[in-house]
Amino acid sequence: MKNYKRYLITSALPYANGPIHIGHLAGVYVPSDIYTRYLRMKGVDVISICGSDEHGVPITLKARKEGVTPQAIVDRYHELNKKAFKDFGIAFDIYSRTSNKVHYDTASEFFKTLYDKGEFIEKSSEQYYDEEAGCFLADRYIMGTCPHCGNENAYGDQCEKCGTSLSPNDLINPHSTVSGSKPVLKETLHWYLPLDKYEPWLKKWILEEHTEWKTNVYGQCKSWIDQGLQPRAVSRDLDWGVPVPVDGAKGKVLYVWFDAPIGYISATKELTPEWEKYWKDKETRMIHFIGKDNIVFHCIIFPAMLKAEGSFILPDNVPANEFLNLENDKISTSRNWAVWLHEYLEDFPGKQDVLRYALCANAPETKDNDFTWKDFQARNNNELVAILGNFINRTLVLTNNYYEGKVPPRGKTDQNDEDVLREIGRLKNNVESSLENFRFREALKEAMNLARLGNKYLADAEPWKVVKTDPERVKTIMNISLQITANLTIIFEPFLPFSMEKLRGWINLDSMRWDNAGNTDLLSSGHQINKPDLLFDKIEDEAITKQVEKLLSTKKANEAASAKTAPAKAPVTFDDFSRMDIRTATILEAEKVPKTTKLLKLKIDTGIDTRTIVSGIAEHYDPEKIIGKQISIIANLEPRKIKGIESQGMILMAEDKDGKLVMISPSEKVSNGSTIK
Ligand code: B3M
Ligand code: ZN
Repeated sequence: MKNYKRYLITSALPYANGPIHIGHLAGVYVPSDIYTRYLRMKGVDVISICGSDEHGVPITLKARKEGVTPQAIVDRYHELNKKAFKDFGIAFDIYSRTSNKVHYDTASEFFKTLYDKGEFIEKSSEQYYDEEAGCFLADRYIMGTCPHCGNENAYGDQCEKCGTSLSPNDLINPHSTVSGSKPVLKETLHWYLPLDKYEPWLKKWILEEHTEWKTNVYGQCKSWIDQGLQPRAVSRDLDWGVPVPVDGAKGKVLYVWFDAPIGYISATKELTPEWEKYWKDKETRMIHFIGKDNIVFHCIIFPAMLKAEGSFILPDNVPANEFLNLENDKISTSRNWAVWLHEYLEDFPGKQDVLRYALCANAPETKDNDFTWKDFQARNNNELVAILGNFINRTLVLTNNYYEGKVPPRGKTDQNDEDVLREIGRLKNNVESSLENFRFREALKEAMNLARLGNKYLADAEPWKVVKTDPERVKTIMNISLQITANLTIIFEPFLPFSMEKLRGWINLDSMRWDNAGNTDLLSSGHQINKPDLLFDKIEDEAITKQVEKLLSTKKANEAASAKTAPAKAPVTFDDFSRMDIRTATILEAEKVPKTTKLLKLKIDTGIDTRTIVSGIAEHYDPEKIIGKQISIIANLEPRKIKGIESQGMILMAEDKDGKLVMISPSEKVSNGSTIK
C-alpha cells in the first residue's frame, strides 16, 4: 500500500431524527473509532469527522407529526446524539451539523461550481403534487404499492419490505402522506447529475482499481454499475434544506444526499483552517465508515460529485458493514426495537467498554448479525472477566503481594519464557494487520489471544506454588506477566479505551504508542505499580433477564398496537364518500332469523320508507331490547338476499379488536332520515 501523509476518517452522519442505538454503533461508529484510535497511537496525522445529518424528509415528517419545527427536532437529537457518542468514547475530532452556516455556504458553493461548469442537466418533468397541501411529494412524502413485491406501504424513495429503491412514479396507487389525498402530476424543474457520464470512469476506478474493497461493498457497486447508471436528481421541491443557489429556484432545495456528504467537507472546515490539506492533497488517505444502505451514495454518487468538481480527493476505501439485528428481529426506531445508548448507560453505568467489546466481537462485518443479551452476558463474563480481567488482576495482585508493587527483575529465562515473549510481538502484528484490513472482529480476537496467552502462562508456571521453593524464578514469571500486561494496555486501547485508561493508571504507564507494543521491556525492574481494582465484573442473570423482559414487553405492546387498530385503508376521494347514503333510522321490529345463530331480521324506519335489513348482530344484541333504538344505516347499499330475505341496506357497527359489535347511534335523538356526513 502507498504510504500516506495523513488520514481523513469520516463516519456516516446520522439523521438527527432519533437517538443512536447499538446498530449504529456496531455498524459504523465502533469500527471507525477503533481505527482512528489505532492511527492516532501510530502517531499518524489523522482527523475523524462526523456530525448530524439534519435535512431530509424523515426529519420534516417527524416535525409535522409532532407539530414542531424541523429545527426543533434536529436541535433535540443533535445534542442527544453528540452526548451519546461522547459517553461511549467515540472520539471524533468534530461532531458538526448540516444546519449550520459553514455547511450551507460549502454546499451552495459546491453546487454552484458544478452548475457553472455545466455539469448538471436541467430538466422539467412531471412529478406528483398534493393539491390539498400545496406541495410536491418528494421521497417519503408519498406512499403507495411497491411494483416489485406488492407492499402497500412503500415509500416514494424505497420499499422497506423488499429493499428496492424506487422513484415516486414507480408507485402503484400513490397517495400523499401529508394529506392522504391522491396526488396529481405537475411540471417542475430540477437539476440532475448525469451519473451515466461517469460510468466508464467509475467502472475503472472501482471495478479495476479497488478490487481490495470488501466483497459486500465491491459487489454492490458492481451490481449498480452493471445495471447502468442514470442521471440522478440532486434537487427537491421542499422548504427544509439548503436552497438551490441559482436564479429562479425558489422553493427548491438540494437533495439531502447531495448536501449530506458535503457535510464531511464543511465539518473539516469548521475543525481546522488547514482543511484543504485533508481534502485536496493526494497524500491524504480518505476512508468512509458507513452502513450498507449508504454504499451507493459513498461509492458512486459522492465520488461522481467530487470528480465533477475536480479539486477534491476520492475515498481510498469504504469499509461498509452489514446490519445488526436485535434478538432475531430487525432493529426499528418506530417499533422501539432497539437498545438505545442513553438507556443502556442508565442500566449499565460505567460499562461502555463491555458494549463496545460485545458489538465489535459480534460486528456484522460480512453478513447481518444478531445481538442477543445472552451473548452480551457471555462476552462479559467468559471473556472480559474470566480472561482479560482475571489475568490482569492476578498479575497485579501478586506483584503487590510479593514485591510491594515494584516490578521484579527478569532473571534467567527458559524456552517457554522465550516463546511467550516472542508470541507478544507476533500477536501484536496480527492485531495490526487485521486492523489495517478493517477486520475488527479478528483484530479483537487476536488481542484477546494475548490475554489468553498470559492466563495460560500463569496457570502453567504457578508462581503461587513456586514462590515457596524458588522465589528467584517467580521474579522472572512476574516480570514476564507484567510485560504482557503492559502490552495489553496498548493493544486493547483502541477497543476498550475506558478500561485501558484505568489500567494504565494502575501500572503507571504513560505510553500509548502503538509501536511500543511488542516490546518486552515496557516496565523496567523497580518500576512502581499501584493497587488495582477490578477491571470488569460479572453481569448477573438478573440484569440480563430484565433486559430481555423489557424487549418482551415492547414486543407485546407492538403486537397489541397492531392488533388493536386495523391498518389504514387506501384513500378514497370525497366523491367516493358522498356517493354513500348514510342516515339515521329507528328499529321498529326485531326477530331472530330461524336456523341461524348470528342473524336478526329488522324492520326499520329510515325517514323515507320502512324497510327490512338483515344484520349479523344476533350474538351481540337481544332482539327485544333494541326495539325503538336509533341507529345509523347505509341506505343505498344494493339489496342482497340473505337466507331468502331481501336485506335493503346495512346497519353501521363499530367492531373492536376482540370482534365485539356496537351500534353507532346518534349522541342525541334526531329525526329519522337525517343524513350523516
Ligand atoms: N444520514 C443516512 C443514514 O443514517 C445518513 C448518512 C449520511 S452520510 C453523508 O442512513
Ligand atoms: Zn417492495
